[in-house]
Amino acid sequence: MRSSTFICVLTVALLVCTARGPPARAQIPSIDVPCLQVPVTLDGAITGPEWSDAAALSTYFHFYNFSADPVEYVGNQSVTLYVKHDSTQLWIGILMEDAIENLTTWPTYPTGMPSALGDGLWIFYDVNGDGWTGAGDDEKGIVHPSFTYDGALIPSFPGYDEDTDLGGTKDIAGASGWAAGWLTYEVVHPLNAGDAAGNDPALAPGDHLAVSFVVMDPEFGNVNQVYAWTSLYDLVIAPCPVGGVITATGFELLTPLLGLGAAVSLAVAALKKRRP
Ligand SMILES: [Ca+2]
Ligand SMILES: [Ca+2]
Ligand SMILES: [Ca+2]
Ligand SMILES: [Ca+2]
Repeated sequence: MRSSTFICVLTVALLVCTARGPPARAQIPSIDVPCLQVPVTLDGAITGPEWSDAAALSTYFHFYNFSADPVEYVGNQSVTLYVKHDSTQLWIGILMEDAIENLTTWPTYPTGMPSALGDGLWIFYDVNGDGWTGAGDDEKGIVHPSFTYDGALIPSFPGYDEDTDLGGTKDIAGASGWAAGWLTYEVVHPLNAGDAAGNDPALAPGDHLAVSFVVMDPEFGNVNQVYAWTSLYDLVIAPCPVGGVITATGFELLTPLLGLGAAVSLAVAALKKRRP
């Protein structure tokens, strides 16, 4: 399944790469991706502490209108990126300032896709490790409110395809939501899906992989070719605690120990008070 939107996004990605050229690995900022302790509910809303234990990066998306000639800068919106893993899956959350969110009917989308879609997020992984995103790399996406996509960048026209068309598997789940001027994306995919045909990452704790994010916001410039993107970040997948991931159940098991610790502290304090 192909659509003009994905072609446009790919064009943006290639423009970015061409303009900057393959950067040296040492120039890429790194993000230490911690091992998950608080489970995430994929519902397109950040509720309670579900992302509080993730690596968090606050920055701005700078948007450009690619339907203008020449391409013009149209402004920025603040964003926070969240990333963490649970030893088998990578979890990504994005909270982006977005004053208006109107779902748009996309006549170019093929049959089978939702008729009304909004903003989109694309995630590009430098799977072949050459320092930029192009043929041989992975492309995953989510379009608000309900469409997810697992693709691969390939050498032949049009430069990308869905993993399932290439003999691979779709390996992404996600949800998005808009409320009170903020758009939220929550996405998860395997660290290693075992899908070489789809150019998917093959990560394990201790590994690292470069990633860049591209977002589309049609309402920002009232056209459907308004994009912002990040530079490459090197995701460093941290080892999990010895004994496995601390899950919600494990956290509850720790509570009596924490209670014991507090009791010991109080007892020590009481003993100190009794000293002359
Ligand atoms: Ca959530
Ligand atoms: Ca690459
Ligand atoms: Ca895949
Ligand atoms: Ca893929």
